[in-house]
Amino acid sequence: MGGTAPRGDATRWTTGLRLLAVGLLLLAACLCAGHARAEDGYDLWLRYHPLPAAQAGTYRSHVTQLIAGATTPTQVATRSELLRGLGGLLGQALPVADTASRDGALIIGTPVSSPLIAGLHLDMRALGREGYLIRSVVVNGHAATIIAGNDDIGVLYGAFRFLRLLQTAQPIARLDLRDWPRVKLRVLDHWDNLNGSVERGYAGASIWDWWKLPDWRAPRYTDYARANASIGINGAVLNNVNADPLILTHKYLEKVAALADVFRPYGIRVYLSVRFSAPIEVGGLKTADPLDPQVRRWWRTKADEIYKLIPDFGGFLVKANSEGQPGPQDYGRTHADGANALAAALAPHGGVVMWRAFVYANKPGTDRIKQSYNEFKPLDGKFAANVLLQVKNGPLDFQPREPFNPLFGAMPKTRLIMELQITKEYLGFATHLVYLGPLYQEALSADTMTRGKGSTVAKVVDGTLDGHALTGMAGVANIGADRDWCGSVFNQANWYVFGRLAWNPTLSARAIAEEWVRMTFSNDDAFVKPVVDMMMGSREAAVNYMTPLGLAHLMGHGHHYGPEPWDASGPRADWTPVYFHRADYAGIGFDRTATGSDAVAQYAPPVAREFASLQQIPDKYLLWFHHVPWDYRMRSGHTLWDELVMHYTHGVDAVKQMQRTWSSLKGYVDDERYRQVAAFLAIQLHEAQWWRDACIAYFQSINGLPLPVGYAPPAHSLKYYKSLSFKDVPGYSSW
Ligand code: BDP
Repeated sequence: MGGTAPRGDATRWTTGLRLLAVGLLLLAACLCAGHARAEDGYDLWLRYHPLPAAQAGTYRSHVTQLIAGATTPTQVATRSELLRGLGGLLGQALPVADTASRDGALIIGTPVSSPLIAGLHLDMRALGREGYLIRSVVVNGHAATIIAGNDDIGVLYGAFRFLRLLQTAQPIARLDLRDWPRVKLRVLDHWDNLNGSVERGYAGASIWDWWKLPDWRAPRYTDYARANASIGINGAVLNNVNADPLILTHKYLEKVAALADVFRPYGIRVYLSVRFSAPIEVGGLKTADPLDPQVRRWWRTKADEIYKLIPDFGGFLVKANSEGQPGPQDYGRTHADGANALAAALAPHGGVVMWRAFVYANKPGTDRIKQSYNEFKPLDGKFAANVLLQVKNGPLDFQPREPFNPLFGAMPKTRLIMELQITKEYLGFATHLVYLGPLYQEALSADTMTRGKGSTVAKVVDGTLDGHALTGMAGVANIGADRDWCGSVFNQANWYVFGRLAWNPTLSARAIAEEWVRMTFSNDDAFVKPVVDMMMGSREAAVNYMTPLGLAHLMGHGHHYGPEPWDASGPRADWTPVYFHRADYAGIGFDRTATGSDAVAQYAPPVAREFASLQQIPDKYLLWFHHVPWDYRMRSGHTLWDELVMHYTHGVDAVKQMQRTWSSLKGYVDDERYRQVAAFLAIQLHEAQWWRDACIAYFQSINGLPLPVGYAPPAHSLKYYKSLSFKDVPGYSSW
């Protein structure tokens, strides 16, 4: 028996109960996980959760049946989105019908696809191919709603708009609205590498599983297309601008074609970033000289091969002669020569070249922010009709704040496409809550004054200033394989606002934030208002704790994570913070007036005068354009140094306020998303404090000045901040 106790019935009972308990726990865990999964952010702003009963009841009386064709792939996609969306929001499946047999039919289609729509003889001339109208009408004596367009894709956009009306709790009884995109190419630029990494990506690996393509078309690709179509995005550049030439090999083109097939029903064309020297690397030629007949033939043949696989291929995006990339200047040719050679290959197929103006290699010694303008302005009028020059919003590089890029308005004969960054390379990566709507709006609403007052950047972008029909907006995507796509729920708002502003650059960032909050979280005003306020203030908070008063590029070298204002290391001076802030014992800032680099002269005279004048320059651009003494008197009456410390401190305080706001809203959000946001705000606060303290410690070491009364000294010594070093930072790239 050896000490073993006899195992009687009682023991068996306890074991049984234990097993039952474990089973119940497991069941509960599964149910919870099931619930949590539903709010893990995967569904983005297309959650379609049931609306509150009263509201759903009202909507149900207006939407009782769906009349929709399902002949083309886009029609199938539209119908299924409406069934899914309305079924979810209204809490019951919507019957599909052929005729309006009672009040509440939702009739969708084009005059070609729908006899009912054709019978209404609607004036849809102004809508173009992608526009739509939504109207309450009477059909066969019954009240009905129509969603109509000239083309299937317009109807799809209209369907998403209709869903949004319900998602954001708008009345739908008497509808009469029409909308169309003001910009033609609304494109996401993915900086995704073929090995699955993403340059400046903070949301996990690339969503393109190149290895398994073309055979495995992950369902996620369809959800990606749905999300884009819901905000009007109609193009995707699939690979990094620092392009691997392999993308142009047949094997990869077949993979690209598979993605194009998935996206096509949603109105999305694919584009590729190409390496200028691909004729050498892929084609085996000795040169990539754009004027060489063999090179030109190679690009033509390559374009023919691509269009055979992808008849609606969008075109090429090119980063040339920039940050080590090859380009036409390697052969003594201009950017126009290079762009036009590729454009000639694409033109017979209707493709475009998006040629990047982010170039700063010409003369070392010239202020870096002047170089792109110097390079491209003389080429105005030299680009082929299917070339778009892709210009970043500011003249430097996606900083938390920059003045608008002086190329906008300066090249009337060139089609300019605006490039914004959605991934927050310089704005706190995935974890900082920074809504970029105000940044985009600031850039778009800037007045270039190039054709008199009101010559806004938005008018350059939508083509109305100079009468261009081929227009575009590109956003460097923040999308990765993370369940929530963007590395955080609030980063989804940046994808969203980019799409909405690309659709119409004059929309308000606040209104867009509100839409997004209502769809993503809740329609409860007690939640919506404080969250929208928090989002609207978040970009200014980041500017304050990172680079206030016109400072720029104080981030750590290469990885761009955290502050390194002291960095003066190689390989190029104009990659270092000290180059940009120019702080010394006497003062700080970059003199870009006539006494300095004279970058102001690149703007139209009234703007140049404003930026050059210490009396007129807005505080937010002061140190971008001026070098001023530390005791310079600001408008507030404070010295510059005191004001700088105050701005840094306000930035940190603003994050504390965001934390308070968020914790007051706990009851409105599911636990999973609540906790993620709260945890990320804690990271943001920690890093904001680090930014403030490291920058103040450094600048104080230069000027030797005391802090204004009541402002806390940095938590650590400058030596400590300098000792911090970071490896394995996500999205790393050496420039
Ligand atoms: C910089 C990024 C770098 C990009 C470059 C670009 O740090 O990774 O390659 O922009 O836009 O901001 O080409």
